[in-house]
Amino acid sequence: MKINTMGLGYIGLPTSIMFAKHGVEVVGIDVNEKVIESLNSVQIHIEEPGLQDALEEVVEAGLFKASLHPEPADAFIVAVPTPRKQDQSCDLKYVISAVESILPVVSQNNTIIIESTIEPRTMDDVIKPLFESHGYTIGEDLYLVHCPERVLPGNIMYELIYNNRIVGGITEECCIAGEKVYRTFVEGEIIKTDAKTAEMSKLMENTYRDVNIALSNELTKICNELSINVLDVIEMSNKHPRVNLHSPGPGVGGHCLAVDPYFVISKARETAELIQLSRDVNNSMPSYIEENIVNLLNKVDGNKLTILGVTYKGNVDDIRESPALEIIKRLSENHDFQITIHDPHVNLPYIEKDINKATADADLIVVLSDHNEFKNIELEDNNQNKDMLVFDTKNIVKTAGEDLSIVTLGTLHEYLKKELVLQ
Ligand code: SAJ
Repeated sequence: MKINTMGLGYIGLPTSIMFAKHGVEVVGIDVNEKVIESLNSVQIHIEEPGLQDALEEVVEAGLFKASLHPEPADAFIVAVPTPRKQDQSCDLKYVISAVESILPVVSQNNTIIIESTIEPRTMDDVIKPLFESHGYTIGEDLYLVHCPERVLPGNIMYELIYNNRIVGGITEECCIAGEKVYRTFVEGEIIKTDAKTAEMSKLMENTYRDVNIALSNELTKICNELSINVLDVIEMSNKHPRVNLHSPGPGVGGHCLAVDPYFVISKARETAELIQLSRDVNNSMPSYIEENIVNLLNKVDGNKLTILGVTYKGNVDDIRESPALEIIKRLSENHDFQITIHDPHVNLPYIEKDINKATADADLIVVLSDHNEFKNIELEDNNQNKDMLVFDTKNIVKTAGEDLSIVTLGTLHEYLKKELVLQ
């Protein structure tokens, strides 16, 4: 089997390499020449455990190459980004241009799979007509499938193999063709359904998570108002066999949870009330964190602040839709603090890679990503301001040097109340 993968990002690249690892000849296509050059020099351009080794293996075996142009193949997988438009709906421009670029090389009996996250009904209302307008009968000449990606960044190489996979075909024959492609390496269940059910299921998985995180974020605000430790409440409630309160934090980021619910909202604006409200609650967290950073800095009577972590979650290098960026923007625009930023996973000009330099004389350290490196914060002694405080918004810091006090979202109320007593 020969496959073309359109888009070599966080999903397309691991998927391509996984097919190649299982004996499939893969051509990975991307519009970015730098990405093509890097991959053909056997160097991955994103951070994902196990991916670099796997690339080396498949290039060595002659089963993977990167290219700017699609080639005739048995199957085509589209894994390009689907950004959000200004009106919150799904921007299909990259999906459509990927489909248009494969049309000249597509031939009878090919399977075309869209993995990119799309709004419900996109396959039926947009993608299918595109192929039909070129004279193809779907389910007879070509097989068209939506097979949403559902792997967790940071654990992609494992989840690609062991997760269940939804194959949403335009017809029954399309489902069978799609299943055949993924059986190459998928060990999980392959569930066959129609395209629109697959589209909505994918969006609901991330919406479920977003709504549940919103519940915990709202609970955090309520508990701090009522002087209750929200983290203790969550731990207690989760002892119940049918309760799974999620973790509160500085907001919801990444290209999935912070985007996908809008693709449901945009198709049912009047009806999707709870989903919209949850988005609003999660979007309000950066300002809640900003407000409390101000409170804490007032308490320690300081203005020197160090941010630890800018990625949307721990142990990844992805900063897309990261709440940390919104918090940094707010802090820089609305206040006159001295801000230093450290992240061991991100290389950008404004990032100080040395944690000791980044925290030198800081009054307040704010942890915004739950990287493993932040579990135990060890700073050089002469680097520590004696009143230095750590505000851990992710509840990740276990130890932070003897003199450092740690405040979490659960103990904010307690710490800030102490200030009132002192005054
Ligand atoms: N977060 C919380 N509290 C939680 C869990 C997460 O605040 O209890 C935050 C994270 O810090 C992050 C955001 O939510 O900012 C999203 O993180 P995540 O780990 O929930 O998910 P993603 O975006 O990395 O990956 C999700 C996964 N979806 C589900 O678990 C339902 C993944 O399986 C999907 O493949 C991926 O979206 C995707 O591509 O759609």
